Amino acid sequence: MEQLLKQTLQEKYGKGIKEASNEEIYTALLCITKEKMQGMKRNEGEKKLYYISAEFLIGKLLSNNLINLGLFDETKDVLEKYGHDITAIEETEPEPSLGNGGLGRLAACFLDSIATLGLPGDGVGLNYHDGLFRQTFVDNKQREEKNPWITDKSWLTRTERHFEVPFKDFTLTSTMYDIDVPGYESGCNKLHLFDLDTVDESIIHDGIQFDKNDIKKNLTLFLYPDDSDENGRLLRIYQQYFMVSNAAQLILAEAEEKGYNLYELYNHVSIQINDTHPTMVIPELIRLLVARGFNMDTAVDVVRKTCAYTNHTILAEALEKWPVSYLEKVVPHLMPIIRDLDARVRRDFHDEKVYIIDKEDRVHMAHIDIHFGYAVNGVAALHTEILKESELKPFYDIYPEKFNNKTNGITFRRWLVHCNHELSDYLTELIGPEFQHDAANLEKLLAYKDDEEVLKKLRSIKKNAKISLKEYLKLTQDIDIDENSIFDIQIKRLHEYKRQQMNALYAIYKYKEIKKGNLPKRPITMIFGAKAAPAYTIAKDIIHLILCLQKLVDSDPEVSKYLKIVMVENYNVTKAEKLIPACDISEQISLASKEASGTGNMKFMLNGAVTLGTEDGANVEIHELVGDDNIYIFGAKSEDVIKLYDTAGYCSRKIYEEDALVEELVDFIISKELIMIGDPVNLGRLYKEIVGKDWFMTLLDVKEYIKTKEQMLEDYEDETAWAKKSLVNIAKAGFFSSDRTIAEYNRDIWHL
Ligand code: 26Q
Repeated sequence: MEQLLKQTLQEKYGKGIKEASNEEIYTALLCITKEKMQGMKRNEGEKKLYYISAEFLIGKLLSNNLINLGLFDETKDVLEKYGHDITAIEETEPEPSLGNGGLGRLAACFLDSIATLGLPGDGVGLNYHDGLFRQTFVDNKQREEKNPWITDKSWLTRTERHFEVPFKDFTLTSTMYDIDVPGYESGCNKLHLFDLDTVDESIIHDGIQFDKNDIKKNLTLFLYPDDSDENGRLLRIYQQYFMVSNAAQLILAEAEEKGYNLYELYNHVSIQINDTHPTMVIPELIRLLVARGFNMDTAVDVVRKTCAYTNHTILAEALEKWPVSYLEKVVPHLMPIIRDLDARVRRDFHDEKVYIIDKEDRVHMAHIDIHFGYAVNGVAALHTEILKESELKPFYDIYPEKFNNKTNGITFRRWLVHCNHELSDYLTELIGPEFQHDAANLEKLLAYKDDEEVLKKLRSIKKNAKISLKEYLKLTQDIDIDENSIFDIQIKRLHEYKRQQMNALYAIYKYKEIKKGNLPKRPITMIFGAKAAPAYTIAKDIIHLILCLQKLVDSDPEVSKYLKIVMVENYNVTKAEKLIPACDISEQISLASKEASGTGNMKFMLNGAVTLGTEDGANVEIHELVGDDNIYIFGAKSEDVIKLYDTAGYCSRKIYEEDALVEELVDFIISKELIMIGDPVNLGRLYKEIVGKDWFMTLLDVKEYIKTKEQMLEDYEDETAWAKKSLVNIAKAGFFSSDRTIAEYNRDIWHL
């Protein structure tokens, strides 16, 4: 590496390693890494996977690529020798934020694991010019700015692949860009991102506004920013069809180039449909096969044996249903096929709940996937059970054999080795390097559960991570935090079901306790990070509340000695990598039954945080693995919650009126202290929402939540006992390696 770096810097800038700037070194390393990846062997085989997803939240790539190529340590040492710090060099890399949250990040972790397991499998998606908006705070409110990431120094490689994509009024020519996906000590796959040469970044104005009508200029301009915005729906259909038509054409082109018989496509190809966003690949493939001479029955049969679908949500509003009129406006050539598929369903089944086109003339995308795919999976055990027993029950009754669970996972290369070098190195020293190949080996750590030395070392690693975070927050937001305080962290998209508002009510509780003189034994640092969909009003009101509480506490010297509230600006993958290693308490407090899985919960556990959570999503499996002593569980169970919804049995106002503490906490949202800092419109609206509606039942769980968190704070004071909990969490995290998840997908679904 030393020689290569010297040579590259000399050629490019006429400089030595010592003199080169961070940007120059980054560029040189990018070139070197790209070249190495080009020379790598590609994962190959008789059957290949295409993972189609509207989102790939890949994050920065330099360090991870170096790790997977086995070059990281060497590079770090070389840089150190010449007085450079690899962390500072990483800072200069732009982050591609090509996803909203969990679903997009999962797709990125999966690509890493697919390549690492040596499986031939490429990702297919869109090359958004701007990632998810960059969040700033102005007047204690979220503001959205554009978030461009593509420079001449990016990981993209333009290819010579182009396809014609037909829309109602015009046909567009695509260009395929590739990003290499190197496996850890394994072969290489690719992420194919499709784009349009005519996209025009200059049409963006006032933050993230742009003309929604000029498709040729805006098609791949933005990642569709939310799951709640009513506008731009047509644009979303344009994007989806552009993505899947390119995917389908690529798949058929590659199959034809390899000389495969398309009548046996399913022996050579598996297509994983990541949520319903790529669902139109089913009618599109059928259309393309029919154009190649297939009869309709055969085309349907071949496609059905090729496609599999993953469901990521049971929130009704996130299940895509497109009005027929929209599809007629954008892709009228797909409608005869979709109508034909609907007719097949109506012929075979007499239950309107499973029809593709409903009475209101809307196309249910998930229904296409389930009828015309061969596998359906949920993303955590509880989630899959809920799909089978309630949400998708009519389908489970028809096709029990299609349903299966694949509990999510995370790549340990990024979420341990890269983001927490000190912990990762120590684990290697203690239990050997095997856990990097088979994460189940982390259990060897359990042998040290009562080893004082080991527990002490784990505490010191945590402390160092807290100090690093402290320095980072000082540098980026000029915020001071105390590394001796307990770090309580909730980072995830802002959504009412995730209940950041419940955590804010805890902050109010603590503020009031401190005011009353009930001082905590140790200061508490409550950290939030969250972006709200730009059109999601209540979510933005919750951010406003948190920012107002942050101000209130900061300006009160009596309280600020004991409590600190921090809302991290522009929470993204890079910030997650800095926050997670520093965490003591991992907040996973969604209303039971609403969080399909969660993956942040796994990242925190792997880095030694203890979970404060409801029995929801993968928390249930974390609980089973670590046992009652090493997790803090509270709140209503999912069966109870489902019953409450079914019987309309929940009334937040009743709890508010009957419980003095709850009333006091909620009233504080519109107290004069907060109104003086914040906007009465936002705070008033949020107050009304919680008292009058509270769709995600915050008030049902808030008291038990407060009690459980108080218990945690008390238990934290027994440092050895806490370090033991931390150790058990790390040791049991092996199950959540995405290598395990992908091995299961391959064993049960893809058969590569
Ligand atoms: C839908 C319709 C129109 C526009 C946008 C959307 C849309 C966009 C993004 C719907 C959903 C999403 C993202 C969903 C998501 O991130 N789900 C999360 O997936 C994770 C990975 O499986 C789970 O761990 C989380 O529990 C789940 O919330």
